[in-house]
Amino acid sequence: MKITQERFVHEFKKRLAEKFALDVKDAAPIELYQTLVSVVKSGYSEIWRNTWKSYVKNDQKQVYYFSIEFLPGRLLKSNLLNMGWYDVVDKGLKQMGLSLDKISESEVDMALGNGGLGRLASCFMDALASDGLPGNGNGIRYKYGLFKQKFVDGYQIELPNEWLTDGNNWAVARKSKAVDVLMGGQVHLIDNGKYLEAIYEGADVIKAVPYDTGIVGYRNDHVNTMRLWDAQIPASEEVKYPTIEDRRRVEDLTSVLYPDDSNYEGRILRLKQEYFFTSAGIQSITRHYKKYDRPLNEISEHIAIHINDTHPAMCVAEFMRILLDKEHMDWDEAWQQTVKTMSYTNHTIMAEALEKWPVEMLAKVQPRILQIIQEIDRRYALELEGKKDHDFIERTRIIKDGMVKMAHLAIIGSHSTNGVAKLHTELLENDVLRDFYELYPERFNNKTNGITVRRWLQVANPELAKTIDQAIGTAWRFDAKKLHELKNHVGDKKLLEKIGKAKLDNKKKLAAFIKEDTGIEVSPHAIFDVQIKRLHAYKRQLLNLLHIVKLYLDLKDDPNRDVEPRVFIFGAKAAPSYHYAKAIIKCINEVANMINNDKTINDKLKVVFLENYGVSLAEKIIPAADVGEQISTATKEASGTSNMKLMLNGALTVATLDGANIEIKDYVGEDNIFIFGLTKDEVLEYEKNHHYRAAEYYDNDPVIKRVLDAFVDGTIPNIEVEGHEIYDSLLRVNDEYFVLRDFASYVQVQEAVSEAYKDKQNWNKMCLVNIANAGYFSADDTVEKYAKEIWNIKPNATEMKG
Ligand code: DL6
Repeated sequence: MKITQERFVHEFKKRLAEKFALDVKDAAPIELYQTLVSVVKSGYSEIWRNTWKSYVKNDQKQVYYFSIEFLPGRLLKSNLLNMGWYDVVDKGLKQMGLSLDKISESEVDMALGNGGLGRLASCFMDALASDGLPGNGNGIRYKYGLFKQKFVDGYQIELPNEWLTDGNNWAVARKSKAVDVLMGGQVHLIDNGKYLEAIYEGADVIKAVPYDTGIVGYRNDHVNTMRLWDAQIPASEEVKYPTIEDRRRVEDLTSVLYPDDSNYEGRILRLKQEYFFTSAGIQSITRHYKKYDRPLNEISEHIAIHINDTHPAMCVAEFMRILLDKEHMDWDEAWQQTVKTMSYTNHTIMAEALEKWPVEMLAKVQPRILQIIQEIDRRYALELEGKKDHDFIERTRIIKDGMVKMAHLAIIGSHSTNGVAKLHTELLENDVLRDFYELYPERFNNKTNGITVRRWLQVANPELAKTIDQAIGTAWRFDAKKLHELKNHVGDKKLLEKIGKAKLDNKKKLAAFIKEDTGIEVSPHAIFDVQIKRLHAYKRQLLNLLHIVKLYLDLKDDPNRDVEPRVFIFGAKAAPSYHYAKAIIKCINEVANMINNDKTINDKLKVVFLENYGVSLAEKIIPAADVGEQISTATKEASGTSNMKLMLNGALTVATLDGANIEIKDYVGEDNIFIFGLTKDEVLEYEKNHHYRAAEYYDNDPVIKRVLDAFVDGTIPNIEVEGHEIYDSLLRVNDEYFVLRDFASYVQVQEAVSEAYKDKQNWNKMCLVNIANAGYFSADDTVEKYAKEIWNIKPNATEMKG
């Protein structure tokens, strides 16, 4: 993929004229953006085709990564970077009086995910392509994606996210590759003398149309595919849907991510979505496999299917359905191929997220799939009879008390189950999935999450990236582990100053953005303290807030206190039906209003809650962060990945010993991270013995009492309802996530942060140690481990076999 500046400028102008009949000076930003996308796409389309052809020609084993969420973010800059075009295009645009930064702002984020799960899937897509591995994404093309968040009077309001208004310029619709997905109706099995035939009656036929996006590898002439499915009405079925409402019923299947699951309609819609993308993906994979006349009893040697969290767990049953009903394989052989093909990642131990579906609902969505799951369950129990006691079998079977447990289906129907950080995997093995670990110890393994250093450093933080180049050369851009060479430069004062300068420049940019976005003025010389992640009680944004209120009350007592000025920055969306999380958002916003408008505290404290947190906003916040808050209750955060992105950008972590924080601490050493709070064992002990009494902390600690009282005595205005909810959740409901228990040690560690910040040189040294160790969390390496240890896939042969 080579291009010269001259050729780029020529091509850009030509396409702008062809597409919009415009000269550069007359074009609007969106027209410039769309033109640029078309130039970039034309630069990789041949390679995309060749990559696919080489897989086929070399009969290469491929992995298909099924995920209900993908969060690719903007693709323009990362594609330019990966193609090796970034600098040429940047200069070419400047030559035409244009700016890549500005044009890139016209790209709407592909916000097809909620948080860590979806972003991880996209980091893995980028890493698979960059490792030259044959890996494809499979998901849903939500018309509206995750809602757009606005704050009105401090409350979260959810608006439709119309990301497709200007079309998605990266995706290609492949109507010829559509498949039909059957839903609802009834199914009868008829013995036709040769095999059991599944006869469907009254099912809806939904056309699944794939939209493919090229995923460009880093400087390796390799482009993979992320395939997202859209629900449409097949031409043959049009008469069944005469009204707009009827049509909408079908099209709504792929309208929104995570329909409101507080009601029956929302829940069944979500289950339909899960079956829809699972079935569409499996059908297209098996159809492709069959095209080349390969024996079906070897299919697991040619394809691997990854179940990312439980949402695609029906892959197991759908794969069985195809092998049994369409290919007439016998059960045992089909089952053997299925287990060898499937693998599963667990992303949470939170009970609420381990999906269970009522049998009755599954019967409505796809009766044949239910039949197959019932048969898998029956055979599972039968197989264990006499080997395990009754209780064990009842605890682990897939269907119990009228509910289908999706994690059990995924574990029983696959050859690998992995957690996403060492502690998380340990908890799965010893606690949450202990029975299955006893049954299938060889299936369990850990794969600590990773991030793509290209997007999160090279694209998001060019100034720091250049500073690193000057110190250790550019090899780290190809192998992020090489960042560890920075450790040889801890005594290099000039480098430390440059790292400090890059941070300050990024903070100035973020301060300007904050001013423009919210009107709040913040000083780039204050500590930028960041907590960016989904809003959830276990992630404890509330602990952060209580500490902020404490700092504020201290300043009210003594406005001249010698404290390091701080700006607390939040970014978080709450699930629309998660009432408590929304109450926390309201409280943060009201505390922010109170503090930001109080002139008496001499601007020593500011609180900023940026709306509509997503990938692009993260790219602005992370390079500017001094401190990253990773303060979940120990045992609750499976891994976390913002912890990795923040350390990579030289933020120091304030952390509990939870998820991947533990591995971060092991790499950077205790002197370069701020650890506080209960440990895993202490939390487990409290949970077991129920000894914890939150009210005692309120009664015995005057600081806690004062801070909590501020939520209910009018000190913090406009939170009459929410303030009481928070107060009650801590004192009456006994503080499920041990916020008050950890408060004192959190305050202490935050004081250590303020103290440490005073010595800028040492602070920058700590930042350098964090950056130097962040390469160990590169998704390229994580994915390589999945490839070797789970999927058994190899990098693409550079030459096509003859
Ligand atoms: O593995 C990616 C990501 C982890 O880093 C987070 O710790 C974890 O919370 C998240 N899990 C989910 C699953 N659903 N829930 N809750 O998003 O996965």
